[in-house]
Amino acid sequence: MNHDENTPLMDEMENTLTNYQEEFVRESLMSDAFLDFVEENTKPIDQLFAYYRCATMEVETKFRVLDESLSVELDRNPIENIQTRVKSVDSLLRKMKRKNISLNLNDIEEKINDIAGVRVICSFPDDIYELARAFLAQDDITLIQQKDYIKDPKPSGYRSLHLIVEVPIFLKNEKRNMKVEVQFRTIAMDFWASLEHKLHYKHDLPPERAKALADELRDCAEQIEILDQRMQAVRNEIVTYNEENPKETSFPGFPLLGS
Ligand code: 0O2
Repeated sequence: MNHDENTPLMDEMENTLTNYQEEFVRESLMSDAFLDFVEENTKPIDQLFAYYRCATMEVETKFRVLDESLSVELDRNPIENIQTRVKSVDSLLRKMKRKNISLNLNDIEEKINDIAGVRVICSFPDDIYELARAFLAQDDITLIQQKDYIKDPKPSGYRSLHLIVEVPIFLKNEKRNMKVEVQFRTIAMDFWASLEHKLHYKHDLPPERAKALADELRDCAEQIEILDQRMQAVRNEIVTYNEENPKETSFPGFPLLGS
């Protein structure tokens, strides 16, 4: 690929993105209503975001504990990676605009479910459901909403299991229930979603080209689903073989002392 040929197109895309960002900042972040809201609520906003960060820590710890305890039973770690984030202000404002939510902290807390997010990347599709079941069985977790985009993928091809839960955080003088969105994905689903997300926001293609690329991405998602199923089948076969052919231990007591 000739890099020089792409420079004007890249510049154009960069300019479009910059203009869009500036327009968004002018319209939303710099609006009088928003600036008044921030001035009046700086401390409560900081506090609310700190509570959401605490909630992601609670949920992350729960998954680390589950991973550790299941690793003994399964002889491997079912979780590959855990990522946490608190929604950025511009992403929050975009969503408030889309859902017509007023600049009011109680409304924001009540109506936006994904300010705190935890992403659990698993090895195999079955691990997702086993972890979700074990997590939801904990008596301090309340399920608010479940969306299974693995059984029923989004039109884009996106696959992931989403749970909105409430988890208590324990503060100096109070216990507070906070909402957290947990997204479960396999490595393959995460690979697709991360790249698709990057591509989605980085083009300004004419509609027919954009549609062709969307079809291509949907096809990639289908290929990835097939790969996940094949890897799961390989694992199942190994597990079945090991169950049917348990290893014999010649020194049941203390092998080192016995030798
Ligand atoms: P970010 O930056 O990831 O947080 P709801 O909250 O239920 O009212 P919403 O937000 O449409 O409605 O919920 P949905 O679609 O169930 O889940 C939204 C999140 O799922 C997105 O977060 C993405 O993380 C992910 N997601 C959903 N669809 C797609 C998709 O087609 N491609 C990719 N790559 N990710 C997707 P946000 O809000 O976009 O932001």
